[in-house]
Amino acid sequence: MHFENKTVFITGASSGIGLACAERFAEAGARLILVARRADKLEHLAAELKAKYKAQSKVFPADVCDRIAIDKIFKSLTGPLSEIDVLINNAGLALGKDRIQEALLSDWEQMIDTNIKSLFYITHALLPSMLKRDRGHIINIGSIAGRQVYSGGAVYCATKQAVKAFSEALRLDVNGSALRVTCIEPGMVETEFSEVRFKGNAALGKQTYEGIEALRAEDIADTIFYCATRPAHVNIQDMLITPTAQASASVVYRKTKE
Ligand code: NDP
Ligand code: 8X3
Repeated sequence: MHFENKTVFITGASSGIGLACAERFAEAGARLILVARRADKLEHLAAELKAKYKAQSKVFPADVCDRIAIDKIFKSLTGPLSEIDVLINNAGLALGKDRIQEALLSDWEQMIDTNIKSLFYITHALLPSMLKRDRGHIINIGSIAGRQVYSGGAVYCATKQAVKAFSEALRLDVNGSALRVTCIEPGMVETEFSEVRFKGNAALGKQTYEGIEALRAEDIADTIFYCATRPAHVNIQDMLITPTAQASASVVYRKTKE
């Protein structure tokens, strides 16, 4: 039980990678703070983790872009829940796959607010208490899109490059403390991600993964758990993980149906 008496804070815990992380860390004995907008999903997850692992979870239905709501969450944490050992900055999304000239500014704004600003501000809010205790691990979810751009992904890719840059700079700023900073950069993971990107069009979402065995959310949760369970002197700075069929952000081998 690597995480007994440890607190893990996960944003975007209602689905996909965040949900799989909640399960992985609950199994290891962690107490959890779970944030996402869909309250029903979070409540259901917390009940399931309690039944399965006797896990203690505190659920906060909130939009990570709402700084007032997020501040309220931090202010309401007391006792061991306020001593966060691992922060998984996972909430994020892509919206649309249009070229710059056709894209909607409202999509850009939502991606920038969620993927960049909320991740930066949540980190800023948590950092003082981690530094004071000289203890903590910040795990940011970047993307292969933060390393290689593709047409139709300009702003999503830019947000993930920002996550990469922020993670690197954060490591410099906390150097000399015991804090660790990791940036996880997945390739294609089959979650709600593509359905959200195509604004609820499930068929288009599904098409994204046709003919390949995509990563599962659990594959990424395993990787994150691995990083979080290295000895204190080991910091995995970043990790790029793709399905075997994905050679780069835009080169994917798809098996065609006979
Ligand atoms: P999902 O769509 O399955 O999960 C996204 C999670 O983020 C949900 O729990 C959603 O919860 C939450 N979220 C989104 N916006 C907000 C918001 N404003 N406030 C609070 N929570 C929010 O996708 P994934 O699990 O795949 O994505 C998780 C992360 O992984 C993202 O940062 C994504 O960019 C990254 N990633 C995904 C890849 C993939 O191929 N799937 C590849 C590389 C990186 P709710 O809707 O309830 O608010
Ligand atoms: C999600 C992976 O390649 O769709 O970050 O941008 S990709």
